[in-house]
Amino acid sequence: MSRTDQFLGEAAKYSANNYKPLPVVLERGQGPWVWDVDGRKYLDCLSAYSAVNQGHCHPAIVKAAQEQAARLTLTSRAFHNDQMGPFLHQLCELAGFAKALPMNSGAEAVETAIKAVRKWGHKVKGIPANQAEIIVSAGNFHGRTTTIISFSTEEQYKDGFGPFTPGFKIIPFGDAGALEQAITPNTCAFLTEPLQGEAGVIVPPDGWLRKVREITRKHNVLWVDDEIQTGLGRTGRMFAWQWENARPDALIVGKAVAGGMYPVSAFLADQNVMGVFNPGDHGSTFGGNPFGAAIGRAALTVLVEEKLADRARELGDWFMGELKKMQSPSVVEIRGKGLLIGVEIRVEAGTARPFCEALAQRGILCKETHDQVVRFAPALTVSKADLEWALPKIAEVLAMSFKPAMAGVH
Ligand code: IF1
Repeated sequence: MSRTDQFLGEAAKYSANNYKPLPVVLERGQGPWVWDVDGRKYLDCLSAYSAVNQGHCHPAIVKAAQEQAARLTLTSRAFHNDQMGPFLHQLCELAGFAKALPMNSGAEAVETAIKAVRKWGHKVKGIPANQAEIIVSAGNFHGRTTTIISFSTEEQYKDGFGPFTPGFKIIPFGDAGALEQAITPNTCAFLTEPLQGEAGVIVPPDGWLRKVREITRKHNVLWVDDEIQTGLGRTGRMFAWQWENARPDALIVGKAVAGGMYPVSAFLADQNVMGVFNPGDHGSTFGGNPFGAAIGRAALTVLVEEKLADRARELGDWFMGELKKMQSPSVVEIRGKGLLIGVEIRVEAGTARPFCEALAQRGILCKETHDQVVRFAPALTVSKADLEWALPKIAEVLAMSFKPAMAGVH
């Protein structure tokens, strides 16, 4: 039995069945590359859903983690520590917000955003108690908590998990007219991704974010921008909202904040919104811990020093152009921004899953999103030579066709 099969067997025996990963068992990573337990090398084109924008085990981030692990890891927020302040200072300056509230997972930061805008609605805007409404986009992905799945439009994410949290209104993604129509005097916020990842790398119409900015400002509604996946360089700007220079009222970050080395997320806003929180209103045992904060400081420094947003834009433009030249009959559309690229597979050619399996056999790790989209999102430290190595293999796989299979589990 191969080592891979041993690990697969053990995971199958002891793990809950809530995922269907590709049968690859990884044990080591460096930059955009990973190695499995049988010594095979792969170009990681998922980057843990953009959490490892800085590349696997970046030496500067490893160093910060090692040093801080040996010094102090957790204080709780009952006391101060000497890492949180400098980390939040750096994050606020990078993102252009006055205040940040640190949490751990992305979903926790989204929950923080929901609590903040509801409280702002009730205490500042004057919405009657418990009447605050939040508008969200169809096809959204903001996490897995019971409140967040309450406004998912993906049946599977909700099936059997009710009762759900009320107070959300769903409009089509990228539709400014629908946003304006959905606003009522009780609307406190519009929460959206600037470009949808999970939905299949959906790029909204040009000008939409600017219209969102105008409409929400006009109606005294907060615009909350979930950049957990798109932020920190991935789309070719530090934050995707910068593509339209339409600054949101609040920003949610996660994933690459700590370079994939530790779960760190944050909710950012100015004092008009963040001021709703008083001692005891909200928190987390691990949020703002010195270990995560030290890693975050190093991870943000790498993003800036290595100009990873510019790299994503330049390499992404070139790479997407090369993919588009392939003109495979199995492909409907290639779309994206920076190094977040979706290749939509024609239904007649099968689902995206066998394409991902064929890519893995050739040393390229991708994960399908929904049934039809193959996502390419390598670390932003990837080199042109790495991508040049991958292109002929991708061309070979995209030239294939697979019989339509049953809808996959993802
Ligand atoms: C999984 C998807 C990506 C996110 C946005 C909040 C969160 C996420 C925009 C929650 C998380 C993850 C979750 C992960 C897979 C992944 C994903 F396919 F499910 F949608 F990236 F595309 N906002 N996205 O993308 O952050 O609580 O997970 O830290 O397996 O569920 P989290």
